[in-house]
Amino acid sequence: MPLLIRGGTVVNHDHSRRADVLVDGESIVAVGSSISAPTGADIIDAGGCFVIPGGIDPHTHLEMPFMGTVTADDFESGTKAALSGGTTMVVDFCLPDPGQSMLAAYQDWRHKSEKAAADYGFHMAVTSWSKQIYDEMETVVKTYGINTFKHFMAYKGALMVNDDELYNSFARCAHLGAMPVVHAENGDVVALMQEALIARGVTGPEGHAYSRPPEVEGEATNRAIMIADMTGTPVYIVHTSCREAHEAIARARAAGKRVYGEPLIQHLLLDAREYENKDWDHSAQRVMSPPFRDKSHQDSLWAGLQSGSLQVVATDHCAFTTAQKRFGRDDFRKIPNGTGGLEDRLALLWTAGVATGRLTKEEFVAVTSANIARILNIFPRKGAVAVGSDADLVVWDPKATKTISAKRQMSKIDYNVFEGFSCTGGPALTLSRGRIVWKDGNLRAEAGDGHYVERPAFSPVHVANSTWKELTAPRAVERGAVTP
Ligand code: DUC
Ligand code: ZN
Ligand code: ZN
Ligand code: ZN
Repeated sequence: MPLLIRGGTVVNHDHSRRADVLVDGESIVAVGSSISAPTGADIIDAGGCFVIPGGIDPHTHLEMPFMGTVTADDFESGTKAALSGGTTMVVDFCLPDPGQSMLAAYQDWRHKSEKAAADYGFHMAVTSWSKQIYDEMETVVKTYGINTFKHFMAYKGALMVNDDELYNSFARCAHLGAMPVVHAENGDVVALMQEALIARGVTGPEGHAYSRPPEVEGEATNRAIMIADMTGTPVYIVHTSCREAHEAIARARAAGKRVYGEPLIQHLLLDAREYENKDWDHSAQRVMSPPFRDKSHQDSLWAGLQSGSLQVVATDHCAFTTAQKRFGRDDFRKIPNGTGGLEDRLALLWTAGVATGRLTKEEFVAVTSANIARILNIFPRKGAVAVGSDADLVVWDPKATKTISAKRQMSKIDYNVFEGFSCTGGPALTLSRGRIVWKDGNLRAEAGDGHYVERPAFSPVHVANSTWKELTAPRAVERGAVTP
């Protein structure tokens, strides 16, 4: 049955206007003023509300084995949390076990994600370099519809890749029309600082933050950008948390490089004082990498979102229960790294961004949905309120209020790092591919309702970065031919 959303203000990343939205099946079939309702259409009154594209969270870790345990939210609880906050798609990190092939890891992730309630896609992690990985990357891009490969510059001895591995993998990405995604922290320096702290008897969660100062992130961000540029690939830096990293990204963009930066809602709103809490659980619950920063860094991140030098707000949703966090009771290095946020990202960003005047509502749509869809090559199927786009829509009520509490959340963990935050603005109704999945505070989506979204390779034009254009011909040929 067709569905007409009437009387709202449609907000896209580039403009807003009063318009009705007609949905038929899974798609938007009309956007315009005073659309007359087809016979039998359901009518939704959006008066006083904004009609925005469903949020996309490009950074989640659902049911992921990590640091000796497994993240607590799986594809069912994670995507239900997403939907109840107005996020209609997540992009999760497929992480091969040590020695596991990418192809087997992909099958594992497809299996785990069968119970997703919202649409989802994957990034694929590259955690070492070999002929097998070189070959498998082609299948990942061409057959599985994954155009992004994740690299960890931290987690030495586990997931970390070195500069030669980064160069080879980035070059392979450039050749395949894929884009590297990078966790940028200098893992060698982190490991040294961790050891030094432990040797001095610093074993609590504050040691986690001391061992990962902003310089560690700024250096690695700069290095990732330079290596990407040498191979002629764009690069996407995840969880940009500090001024040093933002400045490296802004500098690269000003030089014409396609570099993207992704602050998390956590870093925008929470700061390093969280680790001074006398309650060990409180501090450990907030251990993530990169850690929360001194408050002064937040202004830089907000400025980046305002100016466009940072493009995305994500969550890195990587939720562990308090019991799991206690694995690191005697040694901060064993506290599983990660925090949640999937459920609250939109309402928190609206409250701290739009309601305060830091962001326009169009910028809000850009950083929570449209920019992400464009960067990940699924626009305008996702990320737009436009004819032909998937009907992933949120009727956003700017007057809705909510106080965040773990007691009322969909996420399976027993706390919320935003406990007690009051939000203004929230989803009144959410559609996922044309189905009502959230209405009047009730979730109507079921496990299995989500679809896997393939993301095609980028066009060759996308990989023409500034430095690469200046490279000599032999060097340019070499670029795509790094065979292990
Ligand atoms: N950081 C986290 O806090 N958790 C998951 C992985 C990461 O890089
Ligand atoms: Zn299966
Ligand atoms: Zn990371
Ligand atoms: Zn992550």
